[in-house]
Amino acid sequence: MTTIENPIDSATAAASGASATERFHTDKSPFAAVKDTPKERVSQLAGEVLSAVHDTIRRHRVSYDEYNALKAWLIEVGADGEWPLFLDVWVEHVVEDVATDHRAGSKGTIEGPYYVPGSPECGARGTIPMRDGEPGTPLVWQGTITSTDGSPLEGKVELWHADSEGFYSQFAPNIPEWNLRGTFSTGADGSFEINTIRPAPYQIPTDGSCGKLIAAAGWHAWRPAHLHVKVSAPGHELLTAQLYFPGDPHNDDDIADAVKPELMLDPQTGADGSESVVYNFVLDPVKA
Ligand code: MBD
Ligand code: FE
Repeated sequence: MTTIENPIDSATAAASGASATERFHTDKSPFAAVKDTPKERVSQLAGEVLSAVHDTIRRHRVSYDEYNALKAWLIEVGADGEWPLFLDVWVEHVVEDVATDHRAGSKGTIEGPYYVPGSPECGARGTIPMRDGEPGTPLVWQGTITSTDGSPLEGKVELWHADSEGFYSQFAPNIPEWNLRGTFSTGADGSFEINTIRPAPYQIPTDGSCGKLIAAAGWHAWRPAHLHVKVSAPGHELLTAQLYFPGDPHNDDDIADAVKPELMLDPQTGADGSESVVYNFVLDPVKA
């Protein structure tokens, strides 16, 4: 722990956790999608998870004090609204691996808790919504969307990312609603060009129940700086990814385990200190 005052500490877990939980309820209908799952599968999945818990208790002779602390902590995760944060940080990366391991196109990674659909349309070439004088190094990103056969795609790049202090609009206070969130649409040539700023590394809230676990276990709370994207085109599988910056101290120990070598950018610094980067996407056609 550093003693330098950290601006991130001013965003409360209660605030960002509760917004992530509220968002999840608004945007998804999670139960409808699995309503036809056979009882046998539910029984097998739930049964194996419980067995793994039982094994851990026996192997480490977990005490009643520890069991009661777990119970209290689980209750707190819900009360803080931190289940989306907990699951996306410590579980989602494996679900993402399994869901996408058949793909020939671009690698993806986890969505995380801070996506909001319906961000403002910015055209094929444009600037993401940002405040006047938005702090941070300007970043110009050129790229294309193609199919696995090389043909250009008319598609969309939805981009969202933290600001230069690590805050996400709609999840931290006092930031305009769509700040650093935008939807770029490619034309027939599949190309786009995005003006934004470089985000800061992100520390997950330390004042809530996820932070309590991190402190109790002696872990750190950091994710490397990253740009989130959802890339889509008709007839193609949706790609959810994050892009990272070389040299970030947390590229090798991301708390969310979401960094992959294919997702590393190669930004070039210009004479004026701004950065430019090329990163292209290849989407897999949906199998008939
Ligand atoms: C983030 O910004 C994020 O991307 C993930 C996966 C978890 C917590 C915060
Ligand atoms: Fe993020």
